[in-house]
Amino acid sequence: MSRAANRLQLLINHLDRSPALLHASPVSALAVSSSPPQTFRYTLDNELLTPEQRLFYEENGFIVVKNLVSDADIERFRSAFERICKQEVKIPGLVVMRDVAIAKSEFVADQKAVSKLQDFQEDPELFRYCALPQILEYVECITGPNIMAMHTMLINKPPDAGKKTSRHPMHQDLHYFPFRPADRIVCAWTAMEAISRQNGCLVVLPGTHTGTLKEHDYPTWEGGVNKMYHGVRDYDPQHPRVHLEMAKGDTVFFHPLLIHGSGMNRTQGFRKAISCHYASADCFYIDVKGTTQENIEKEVKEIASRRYDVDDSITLQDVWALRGRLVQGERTTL
Ligand SMILES: O=C(O)CCC(=O)C(=O)O
Repeated sequence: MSRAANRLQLLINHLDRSPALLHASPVSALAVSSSPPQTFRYTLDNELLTPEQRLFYEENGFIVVKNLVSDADIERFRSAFERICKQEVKIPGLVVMRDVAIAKSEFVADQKAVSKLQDFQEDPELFRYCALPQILEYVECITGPNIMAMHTMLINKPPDAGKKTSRHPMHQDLHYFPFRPADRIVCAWTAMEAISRQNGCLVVLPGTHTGTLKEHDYPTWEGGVNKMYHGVRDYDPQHPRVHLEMAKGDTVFFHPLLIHGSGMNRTQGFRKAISCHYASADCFYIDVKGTTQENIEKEVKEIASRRYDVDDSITLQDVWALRGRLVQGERTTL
């Protein structure tokens, strides 16, 4: 481990992680088939997905499960979010982001100033989302039984201030991840209220998960782009799009190569969603040197060295290894 990684490890060891959350829930039984059909690449044999759901994920790279998270849980996540915005609690490692259009405005400790929380894995209340059994059941169909929660977000898409900065450019999440295989990674994204085209629902390009990781960079948008919102350099604008309009509690599970983004929020309300990227604990880290991911590594390293006062030897892998938390089974390689 590099000196910088050692320093990050030291910081993380000082975190007071609650034993309840470190205790991984038991592995549920997977149906074992002696000769799985060749056609299934993206989903593992399981007893949960209907044949239609399984085929749908295989072909499209996502599935929506209706009404998966209860109103009561969503209200608890909302309250936890509000406490963070009011600065009533301080969570180690949490990144509080503001939309570029409001970042320079006068500071108010209020949810209106916050466009996204990133890395809430040390907040016991929000992290409950990542360990919800009904979510893990679906995740396990893709990752297998050893499950790491790698990346957490609560997105509070603000009403667009007229510069279209509330859009999220089309991208593949794998661009941010230095671990593989991609097929054993999945994002769960839950609508915390009714989400429509009006308030900026997710937009996906079905089937793009079967392609490769594309080059990403900041789009050249006139009104500006939010920090770390890289977009795919080129994708087929003619590719069919699906707008995922969802009710409160509905959850979409999607592959990290699926090209997706979200539209402008044309309403006066803040559009909230909570999400977690999971990976099989049996995934392995890769060196992104010489790949299209070098630009994101550079940016993440700069942020980490500023935030944690570590030197340049820190790698993307170091940052991710400290972020990830086991939610089920055994922590093996990740
Ligand atoms: O919730 C959204 O608007 C898009 C989120 C997303 O795709 C991301 O943060 O990677």
